[in-house]
Amino acid sequence: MEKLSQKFGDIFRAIGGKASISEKNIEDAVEEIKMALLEADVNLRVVRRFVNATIEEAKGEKVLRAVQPGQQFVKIVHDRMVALLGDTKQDLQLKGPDTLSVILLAGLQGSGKTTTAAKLALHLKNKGRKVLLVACDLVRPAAVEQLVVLGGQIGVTVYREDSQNVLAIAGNAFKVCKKDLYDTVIFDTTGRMQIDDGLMKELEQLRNLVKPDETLLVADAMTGQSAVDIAKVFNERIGISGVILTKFDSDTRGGAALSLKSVTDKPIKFIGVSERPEGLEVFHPERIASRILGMGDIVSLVEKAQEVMEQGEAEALERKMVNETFTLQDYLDQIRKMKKMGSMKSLLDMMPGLAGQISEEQLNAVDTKHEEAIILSMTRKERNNYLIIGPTRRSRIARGSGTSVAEVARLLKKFEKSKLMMRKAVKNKKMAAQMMGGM
Ligand SMILES: Nc1nc2c(ncn2[C@@H]2O[C@H](COP(=O)(O)OP(=O)(O)OP(=O)(O)O)[C@@H](O)[C@H]2O)c(=O)[nH]1
Ligand SMILES: [Mg+2]
Repeated sequence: MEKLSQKFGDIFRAIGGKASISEKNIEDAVEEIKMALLEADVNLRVVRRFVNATIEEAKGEKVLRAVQPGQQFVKIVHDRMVALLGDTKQDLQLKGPDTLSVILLAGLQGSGKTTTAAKLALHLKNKGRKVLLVACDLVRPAAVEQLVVLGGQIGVTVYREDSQNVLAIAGNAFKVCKKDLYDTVIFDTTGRMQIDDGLMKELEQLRNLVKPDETLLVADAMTGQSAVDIAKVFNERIGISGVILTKFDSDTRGGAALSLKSVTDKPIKFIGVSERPEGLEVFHPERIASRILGMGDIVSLVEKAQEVMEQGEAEALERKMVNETFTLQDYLDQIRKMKKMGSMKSLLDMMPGLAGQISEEQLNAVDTKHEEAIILSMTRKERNNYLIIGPTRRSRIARGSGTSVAEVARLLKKFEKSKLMMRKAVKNKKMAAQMMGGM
């Protein structure tokens, strides 16, 4: 996905700056988009449809005559991509709190079923549901143990039995749900290396018994196109209601996400973004499109920030971004909070303009400890207005923080860049809103 965002970034930069664009410009840009999508392992037919629709719309009067044709073009690509990803967010279809809701997870070996079962349980628990996890993977040694450990971490009960009969376990789990008044039950199942008849039969039987409200395929985003093929077969055999794409945090080629909806007609409902139980995100087509296109995802970023910040703080941050009053002090606060929020990388990918531009190695090279020390060596005045930090102040700060003048300069540059990105992001957002309003 990273590479894809980078490519889109380049394409958009090239066309976005033009005061007027020709049909030829559009064709060239679309050709590059096509190559980028194919390279990202997006289904060929999906690419063709996407490209044709984009060209047709982009060659219309609206773009060629627009005041900012480049921006208009970018918007078309963005909207097309949102459509490709499924238009609107698809919530889980669960019953009210007084009736038991059933979720069945299925997928190939190692796709992330067990991890996802725990993630989903935590997600629903946080929404106030009383969740029971049921260990129905009796094939892989230690599979049951894995789920029990995860359940312990998130404070969700796991139902297990030393039996070899999946159906009997499921039946007993229902009794427990009834007795202990659970409102949601999640079944973790066995995976196989490949789709085989035995697995499908077991899943069919389990499905017939538990009658799931949601049958979710857990698919590994890293496998690209084959995740889509797998989804197709699972849907034909057991009927799925949606997909959870795991390992979305890896440097996947993004193809799976882009092809899934249009090939299988089943929505992506969640994405897995880390190994940890918190690493599950609701799939918002609009936001993912922005991320894929390298436009960042301010909304998710702010939401994520809210998880560790007080509501008021998060609003203040958003206001600062809009009013362009983001200072080095704020930057320092952010560094400290980001540490708490977890993976820098996944956060940076949400930052407009930064998606795909910073690799894991570069990140590791950035020593946030040094950055903290540098900012801490600044006076309040300097933190509020970085522009006053000239050569003399720089060397004083470097001495004070035990770093070098070059490092101080680098930090200031980086800060300036993120300020610029924020301004751009806010502008884009405003412009998008205006454009939407005008239509
Ligand atoms: N980075 C990352 N790793 C993940 C994600 N989801 C799962 N994993 C990792 O993928 C590996 C396999 O996950 P499991 O949950 O055991 O997969 P499974 O489908 O239950 O595997 P089997 O039970 O053997 O079929 C583990 O190392 C997980 O930590 C994710 O969203 N991101
Ligand atoms: Mg498992």
